[in-house]
Amino acid sequence: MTNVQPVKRIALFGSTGSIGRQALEVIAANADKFTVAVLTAQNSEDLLIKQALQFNPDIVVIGDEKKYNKVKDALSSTLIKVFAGEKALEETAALDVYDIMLAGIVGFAGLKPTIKAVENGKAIALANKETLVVAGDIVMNKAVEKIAPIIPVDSEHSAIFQCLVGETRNRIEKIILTASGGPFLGKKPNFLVNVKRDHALQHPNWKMGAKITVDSATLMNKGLEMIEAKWLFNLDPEQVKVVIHPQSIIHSMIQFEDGSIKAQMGLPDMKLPIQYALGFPKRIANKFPRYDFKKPSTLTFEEPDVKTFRNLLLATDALYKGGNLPCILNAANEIAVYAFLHNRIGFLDMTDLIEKTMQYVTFIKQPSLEEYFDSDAEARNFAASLIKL
Ligand code: MN3
Repeated sequence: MTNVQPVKRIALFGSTGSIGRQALEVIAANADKFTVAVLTAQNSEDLLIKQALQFNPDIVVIGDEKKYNKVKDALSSTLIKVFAGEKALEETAALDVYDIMLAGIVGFAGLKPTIKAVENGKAIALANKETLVVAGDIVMNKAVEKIAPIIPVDSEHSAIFQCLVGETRNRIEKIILTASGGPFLGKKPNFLVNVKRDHALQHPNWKMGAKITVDSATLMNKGLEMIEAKWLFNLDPEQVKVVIHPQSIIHSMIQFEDGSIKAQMGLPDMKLPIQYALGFPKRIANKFPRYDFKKPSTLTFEEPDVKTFRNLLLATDALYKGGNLPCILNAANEIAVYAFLHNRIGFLDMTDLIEKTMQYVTFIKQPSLEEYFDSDAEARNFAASLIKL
């Protein structure tokens, strides 16, 4: 046979989360194209062990060091190397045992291993948007220097990425990120004040992890995605727009300087952007359900209600001001979502917590990586101090 593609070795960072599990489905369905080199998980040792026995990676890392012995024992009859702890995640990312890192660790915790993979010159299938929200300038500069391709997995950014194929010399007028609006679209503060955890976890279109599902309900997810897009596609803040599109069929759009708009469409299923990122530049045939134009087919668009969902304004502020403000926004948001998920604060309190933290932590225009870590820690401490824990 001619044009045989080499098998790509995948390092799955965050293999037991929603993205990680769906990535393994894609990999299992394409065993001729992908092998699993690395699996990592923070806490879910039982699932990690099960995945390791099924996919037989070279290396497994369990984040929680207390669980090392259990994982080690369970895999003792295999040749799989087992490590534990945060340092082991970074050291594994620096190894040459893989071709693509799927960065699926949730939140700030994903930043360090992802930076190590970039420094290692590896391709990154980026599902961890916080990496770019927190330190986008540093990560993208390193990626250029090391020629490490960053391929977005986030569905909106995958859409923009797909629309950009063949357009490298053409100027973008603006990008339009679509937002489903989440479960509380059309609701007002008098309703939202009473919203509880379980209600916020019911997303109408997308099946996702708890943190991102709450972020979708508050629209913070779209705010983080605006900042992510700015770095991924080298845009000015004015070029990044958001439109509410409740059906989640158009995953995002680019308007070029001739006024022409390209959109990428499909059913909302994260396996598609995951597969695209792993297979890039080749598309891979699959049997996923197709959009049926004969069935629902009314696609609607509206402006986001930023008076009610003020997180989007806070994120826009961070997008425009830059510096360490997106890092502070992200840290405060992680604390706020954690507190909300544990029924410690209400739905609307999350925005107040983030706003106060953004006002409190000292602004730095061009932070070093160390200063990003310091700002993150300071923002977390302050945000936590506002909650009676
Ligand atoms: Mn998204």
